[in-house]
Amino acid sequence: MTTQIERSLVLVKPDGFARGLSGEVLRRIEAKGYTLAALAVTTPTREQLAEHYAEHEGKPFYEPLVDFMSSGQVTAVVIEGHRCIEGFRALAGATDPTAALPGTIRGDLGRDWGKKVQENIVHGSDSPESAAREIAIWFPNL
Ligand code: DAT
Ligand code: MG
Repeated sequence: MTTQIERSLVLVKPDGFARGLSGEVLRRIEAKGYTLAALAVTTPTREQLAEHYAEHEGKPFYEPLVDFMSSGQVTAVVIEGHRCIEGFRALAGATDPTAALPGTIRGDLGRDWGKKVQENIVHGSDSPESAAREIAIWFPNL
């Protein structure tokens, strides 16, 4: 019996997109061996982001997070491969880009800009349930 191939939702956030880092993020995903199942460039709506970040509603960084994420274009990607949810989180590194280890996307490419929300280049789903929920938000036809 084979297990179903896992999928994860990755976003190159507006900071990463504006700096032209979509290609670098995709390069790392492909170099790791995961495959791309869907890809789109889009400017997120506040409604989409309220759904996507529902778990964070009410936290001090929630409004700044929605402001930041709706401030420009993002590259939205569905990646595929066994354990790619855990694997991409490892590639991304810690949430705080100052603490994220060198070698990770956030550690190599991100830094603290002294804002109310951490701008950290990428999002990656944190569980199979989150991945299914998030993929439906960003790729309703997939
Ligand atoms: P992650 O993106 O690592 O899954 P998260 O889901 O806890 O982190 O938070 C979503 C985003 O919100 C995160 O990428 C950056 C920002 N953020 C999280 N915690 C924060 C904090 N304490 N202060 C400022 N921004 C924060
Ligand atoms: Mg998260």
